[in-house]
Amino acid sequence: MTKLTFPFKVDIDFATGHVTAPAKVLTRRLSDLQGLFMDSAAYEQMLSRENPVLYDVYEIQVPEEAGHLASCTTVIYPGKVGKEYFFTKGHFHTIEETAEIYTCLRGEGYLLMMTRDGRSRAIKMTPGVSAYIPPYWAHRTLNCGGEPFVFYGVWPADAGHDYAAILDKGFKQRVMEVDGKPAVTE
Ligand code: PAN
Ligand code: ZN
Repeated sequence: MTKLTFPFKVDIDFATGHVTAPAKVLTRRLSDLQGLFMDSAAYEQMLSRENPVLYDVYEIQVPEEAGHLASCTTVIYPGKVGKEYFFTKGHFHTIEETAEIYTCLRGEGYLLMMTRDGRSRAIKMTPGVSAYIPPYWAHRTLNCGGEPFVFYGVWPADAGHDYAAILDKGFKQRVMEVDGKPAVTE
C-alpha cells in the first residue's frame, strides 16, 4: 500500500442492494452474457424481443491494491432463459490465491463454484447465509426465486477478475427449473 486511506462508511439497502457513494454501478444485460446459457435458441428468441437487465453490481470504491478489501452488493433479478435461471458471468480471480465471502441479504439463489481440475460445489443462499469461496475456486451466482436475489461480497482488492475460462468452457454446473423447482445439474 502506498498512501494512507481514511475510514469511511456506506449505507446498504438490503431490499434493493443500493449502496450510497462512493459506489460504482455496473449493469449486465442479457446481451452481455452471449453464449453462456444452455438453451441458445431461447436466448436468441428472448434477445430478439428484449434486452433485460440480469444483474446490477454496486461496487464500493477502494484502491485496487494489496491490503485493501473490495466489496460490492450484487442484485440478480428474477427470470430465466428457457428453463435456466438468470446468473452472473462467473469468474476466477486473476490472482488465484485469493478468497471471497458472499453473504445473502435478500431472496433465494445458489452460489456455484468449480476448480480448474474439475471439482464443483453448490451452496444454497438465503438471507443470513454467508458462504466462503476459497482460493482457486471460480464462482457464479444465480437467482432461483421470484424476487431480487441480493448478496454482499468481500474480496482482496488486488485479486482481479478472469472471465476467459468461463466464456470459453462455461461452468460445470447449471441450475434449471424442473417440475417448478430449482435443480442443480452437472
Ligand atoms: C463479485 C462479482 C459480482 C458479479 O463482486 O464480480 O457478483 O459477477 P461477475 O463478475 O461474475 O459478473 C465478485 O465475485 N468479485 O470478485
Ligand atoms: Zn470474485
